[in-house]
Parts: sequence; C-alpha cells; structure tokens
Amino acid sequence: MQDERTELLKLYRQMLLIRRFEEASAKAYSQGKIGGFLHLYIGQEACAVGTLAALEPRDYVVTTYRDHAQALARGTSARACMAELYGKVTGCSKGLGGSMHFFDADNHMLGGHGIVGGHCPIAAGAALASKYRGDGAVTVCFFGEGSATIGAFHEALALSALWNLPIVFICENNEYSMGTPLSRSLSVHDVSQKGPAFGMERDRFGASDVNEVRARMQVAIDRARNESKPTLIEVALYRYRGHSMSDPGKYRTADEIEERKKTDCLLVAEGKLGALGVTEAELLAIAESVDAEVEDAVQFAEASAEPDESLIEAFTYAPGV
Ligand SMILES: Cc1ncc(C[n+]2csc(CCOP(=O)(O)OP(=O)(O)O)c2C)c(N)n1
Repeated sequence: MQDERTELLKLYRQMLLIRRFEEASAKAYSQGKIGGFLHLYIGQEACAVGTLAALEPRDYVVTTYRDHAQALARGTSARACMAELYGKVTGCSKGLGGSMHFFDADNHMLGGHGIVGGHCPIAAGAALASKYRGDGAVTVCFFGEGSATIGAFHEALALSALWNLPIVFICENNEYSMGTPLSRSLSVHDVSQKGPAFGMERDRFGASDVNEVRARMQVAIDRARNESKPTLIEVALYRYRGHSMSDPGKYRTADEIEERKKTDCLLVAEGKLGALGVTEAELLAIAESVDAEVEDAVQFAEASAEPDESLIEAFTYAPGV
C-alpha cells in the first residue's frame, strides 16, 4: 500500500509537471518568446509517463515532434527543456532544435522528430544496435495514428518483426491527424490490427489510468527484453489543444472536449490517490512544488544566452568545409 502510494504520487507529479510546463510554454509562445512550432501533449500525459515508468535507464526512447512529455518523464530537466523552447544554448539540444527536436543522449532520449513516420526506422535501428551489441536495452517508439499511413512505418514494422528486434511501437491515437478525423484518414481505426499482419503481438487500451498504462506496457517491454520480440500497441487518448499553437482546433466541438476531460489522467490519478489516503493538502503541496519548478525553468530560459555563430556552424557543417 505504501509503495503503491509513493509510486503513484511520483507518476502524478510527473504528469502534473508536464501539464504545467506545457501551459507555461503556451503562454510564453503567445508572448512571442518562443518561436517556430509548438505541439502540446496536454491530455495525453499518462501515456508517456506510464510507459517510461516501465523502462530501465539503459532503454531508448524515440518519439515525434510532440516530445516534451517524453523528455521530461525520461529525466531531462525542466530547465533544459524550457531553454530549448526558447532557443537558448542551455537547452537540451543547445537551442538549435526547438520544440520538435528535444534530444538527451545521457537519458537515452533519441528525439524529437518532425517527419511523420520518419522516426520509426530510426527506432528500429536503435533496437537493432541493441540486439547486435547484446546490451539488453529495449527501444520504445511513440507516434501518432498519422504515421500508420506512412511507408516508413510499415518498413520499420516489417524489419522489426523479421529480425525479432527488442522494440515496442506505441501508436498514440488521439483521433485527429492535425485536423483530419480518423474517419477520413484510416480505413481501419484500430491501428494495432496492423501488428499481426507482420507476425507481431499487439495490444490496445486507453490512457486515462497511468497505472494501467504502465502495467500493459510492462508486458510488451518484458517481451522485447526477454524474448527479443516486437509489439505494436495502440493507446486511445485525446489531446485537448489544437494540433499546434497555430491551430485553434475549430473542427471539434467544445462539448466533445469537455466530455473527454471527464476521464482526464490527472483527475483519475487524484481519485486513486484519495482512495490511498492522500490528502488535499498533500496534492496542493505537489502542485506548488511543480509550479515553482516550472517558474524556475522559465526564469532560467529567459536568463540564458542564445547559441553563438560558431556553435551553429559546428552543428551545420562538417569540420574543414
Ligand atoms: C512526412 C510528413 N508529411 C506531412 C507532415 C506534416 N504533418 C505534421 S504533423 C501531421 C499530422 C500527424 O498526425 P498524427 O500522426 O496523428 O499525430 P498527432 O499530431 O495527432 O499527434 C502532418 C501531416 C510531416 N511533418 N511529415
């Protein structure tokens, strides 16, 4: 009981940190302090947090442009993440990547990728490297259902199954590819059904309960680690914000969004924590510490310097060119 309480409090704090971090980044974006694109993960937090809680430090994480949650849950500091959004040299990609290209080699966070589906073969490559080296690591690859329409996704699944790679493919199905609803983008709405076509195990579940996500992911991660077998998982979830900050999301009704918020992952976790004896005062203390961490990250990002030209040159051209 005590362990369950401590563990859920830890996951709850991570989810709240991600939400507050992204709310602060949306505010900074609106103030013109963050440039480029900004895709928010708000509403989907339990998927990244539950999955990454089932990983070991040696494992690898590869994801899309909606990457803030994965980096934060993997252990990249809020300071390094916020500074990256601000394009500052103290950012996790030295301010050269921005929102879509978070990268943290120390924490085995291999991006942050902007090309839809293009990162799936990169993840398969990481898993192949682990198998070759025999390092016992598992790779998890997150993507939206939009990737399931891309050739590179199918190539990655085909080779992962053929070569028995230690990888878990996680389709975060939030029902919209940009503003295109499922009904207009996929002939088969259950993306996990594509797994068996490649001879791959599959699973499918919702992401309201972070404990449930963790437990179900653990099965696939164990299969990858112990049997070197890939799995395709579809997680049904919902993002409350538009595709990116430039999308007001007019293709959805306010009622639809309010309905989905009834099973919000933070609400569900708060209910479970209450049942485990956690008080309102304890939850408030967590919220205050999260707010302080985010505020510190904003101050840090604002005070940091921009990358200078030599750094930009060093990361753009090969030496001597
Ligand atoms: C190869 C490619 N085509 C088009 C785009 C433009 N684009 C960016 S996100 C996106 C939709 C992706 O939807 P989905 O995979 O469902 O992810 P979500 O944004 O809903 O999380 C598109 C078409 C791109 N980045 N890469």
